[in-house]
Amino acid sequence: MSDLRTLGLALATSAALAACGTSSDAAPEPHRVAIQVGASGYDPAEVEATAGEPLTLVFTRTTEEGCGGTLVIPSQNVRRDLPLNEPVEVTFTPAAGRLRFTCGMDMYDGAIVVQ
Ligand SMILES: [Cu+2]
Repeated sequence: MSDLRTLGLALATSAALAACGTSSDAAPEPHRVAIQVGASGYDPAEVEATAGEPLTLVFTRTTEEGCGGTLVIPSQNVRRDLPLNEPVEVTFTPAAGRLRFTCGMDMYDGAIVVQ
């Protein structure tokens, strides 16, 4: 009887953990930073991160002006389209350094400062 109760509790617990998308065994949730892409570039244009910890950047392009429609993060081999007003997530685990991100023509200037 007590075994059944324990099993029930374990199932309920794992269901609760699954519901919120985490479990004690999983890697920590990535650090999330939202970045707006406007007519003159990125806001914020500089993001801080910790070396070896997963990082999720959430880019949202908010204007048809300018050339923010393509996102490039050369060090991560990332090249993504940014549809207007649609958040686009990019997750990676950075090494220490200063990682640039820019538009498709290398004009906008953004950086991830990783320590
Ligand atoms: Cu450009």
